[in-house]
Formats: sequence, C-alpha cells, structure tokens
Amino acid sequence: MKAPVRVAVTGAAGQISYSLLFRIAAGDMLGKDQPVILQMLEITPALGALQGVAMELDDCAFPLLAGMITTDDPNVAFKDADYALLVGARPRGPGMERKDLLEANAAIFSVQGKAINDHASRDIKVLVVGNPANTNALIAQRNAPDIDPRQFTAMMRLDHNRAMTQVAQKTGTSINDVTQMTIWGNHSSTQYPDLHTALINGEPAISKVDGTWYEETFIPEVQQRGAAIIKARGASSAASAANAAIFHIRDWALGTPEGDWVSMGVYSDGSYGIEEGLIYSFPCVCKDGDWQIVQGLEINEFSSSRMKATENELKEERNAVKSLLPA
Ligand code: NAX
Repeated sequence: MKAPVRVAVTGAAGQISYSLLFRIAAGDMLGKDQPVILQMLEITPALGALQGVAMELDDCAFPLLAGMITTDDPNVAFKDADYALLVGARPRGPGMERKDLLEANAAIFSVQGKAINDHASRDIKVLVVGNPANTNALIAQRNAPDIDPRQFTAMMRLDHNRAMTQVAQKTGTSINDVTQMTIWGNHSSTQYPDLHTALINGEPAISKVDGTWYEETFIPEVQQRGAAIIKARGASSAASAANAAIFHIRDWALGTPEGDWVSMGVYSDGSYGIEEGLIYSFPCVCKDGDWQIVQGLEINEFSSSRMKATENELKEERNAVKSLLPA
C-alpha cells in the first residue's frame, strides 16, 4: 500500500462536501490503492456539523481513510496538504451586489492562499470549486507567491460533463462516444461550450446537429444548467458538482485518456490570445501529474467573439478585486 496523501477540503460541512468527502475516502479520486488523510476546514459555527460528518466517515470504515483532521484554522487544514479542494465560499446574501460578493470571497481566498503558501506541500494541486470559482482561484494563487501558479485551477468540469451529456442525448449516442469537448472561459453564464472541437465517434460533433439547436438550445442550456437544477431541486447542484471535482483531480493526477482532453480553469499563458495570468477554462491534456493547454485548435469568428466575451467578464471580476490583490 502507498503512503497516505493529505487532502484538504474546505466548506467540509456543506452540501457538496457531503458527497465529495465520502467519494474521496472511497478511493474514487486518487485510486483504490491510495490511502488519504482528510483535512477538513469549516467556519467556527459549522464545526459541530463537521464533527457529525467526521463521525459518519468513521462509520463507513473506509479502508483507505488513514486519518482525519477537523478544524477552523486554515493553517492547520493546509499543513503539508498534497491536494486542496476549496469548496467553501460566501454565498450571495440578500441585497448583496456582485462586487460585495467578489470582495467577501476575496477575503476568504486570500487567507487560504497565504495558508497554502506557508504550510502546504510545494507540489500541492489546488482546485477551487467555490464561486466565483475562477476569480477565487486567481486570488488564492496571487496570495501564494512561492507556489507555481500552474498549481491553482478552477472547476469547469461540471460544465464540461453537462455539455457531453447534452450532445450525446441529442444525437442518440452514448457519453463514451463523445470526446474532445471544450468549455472556454469563466464558470458563469458567459462560458462558451464549443462543439466545433468535439467529436462523436471520431467525427465532428458540429456536423451531427443543426446550427439552430447548437446556438439557441445547447449553448444556453449548458450555460444555465445550474439555475435549472436549483429550480427543479430547490437547491444547487451538489452530487454532480462533487463528481466533477473528483473527475478534475483524478484526471490531473492520473492523466487524461489517450486522444481526449478535459476543460480546466487554468493559469493562462496567453494561448488563444487570452490575457496572461487570468484563470480561464481551456481544453487541457493531463499527463504525469501536469496539464498542458491543447494548442492549434481552429477558432472561427463565432467562437472567437464568445471566447472574448467570457474573457472580458473575467477581467472585470479581476478588476473589481484588484485593490485586494498583492502586487
Ligand atoms: P453550502 O453552503 O452547502 O456549503 C458551503 C460551506 O462552506 C458551508 O458549510 C460554510 O460554512 C462553509 N464555508 C464558508 N466560508 C468558509 C470559509 N471561509 N472556510 C471554510 N468553510 C467555509 O454550499 P455548497 O452547495 O456545498 O457549494 C459550495 C460552493 O460551490 C458555492 O460557492 C457554490 O456556488 C459552488 N459551486 C460551484 C460549482 C462549479 O462548477 N464551480 C458548481 C456547484 C456549486 O454551485
């Protein structure tokens, strides 16, 4: 059996974590031969509920669960962490403007970025789930100057998975027939799900659907799927979000299948003309615990304008918290 790795999870008493923690402990994320120590962070008022979650984890008798820490101190939660899933965030309250929300989260993610910088493993892999995920990831990254910015990512995998299912259902194929899906940009309603890159059984997906469905149904449905889940369920996506987080880290750590790629919010190196330093969703291939942006995809005018629009939103978000970012 391998030596255990340390996985920090924030917002650990929340609804996403209630699904996520149990799957990590079951080996769904890092493999059935990889023991894990869960380092769970919550705000002080939620520590009681977190204790209940820890009791349930105990009661599962997971063979791979090598230890647990529950805490309200980020310095403890991120100590020697090999992976960090930043799920906890401040939700939008009544009367809260977008800028207030960005600032409230900037306060949380700057503290967590610093704690990661000071205490985590130098090889840590960070996934930000809590919204606004891309800008929260940017804030955490900018507060961790001693860690390579490539180690901070934002979750786009739920959007990616949603897009795969929508096109498989529309074309009467299976999810296993769909490859090379791409979501560009921000995890928000400006995201651009791009069918031009996707394949169905090796053939261009765009040739299997009509243009009107693509533009007027597929794109808005993927963009608005989160709101549709809230309307139907009376609560935001939880199990599917946890599943996406598992898939994101699994593929980053263990690699993407040959010939395929995934969408990840990653540090832009200027690829496809996207401003360097933004955390923007690109198609990525993962190998040996590292990711690379897929290069050389053909971008038509339709795609280009949508990629720019979602980039502009990310710039606006970054500018709204600029005063809180270290130089
Ligand atoms: P919940 O409100 O159920 O849980 C959040 C938990 O975070 C709470 O228990 C809260 O006490 C805790 N928390 C708040 N501030 C904290 C801090 N500073 N340190 C540690 N813990 C803290 O929300 P849940 O449904 O679990 O969603 C969590 C986040 O995921 C939200 O921001 C949500 O918007 C975001 N999502 C992101 C998705 C994505 O694709 N990137 C999809 C699903 C989800 O909407």
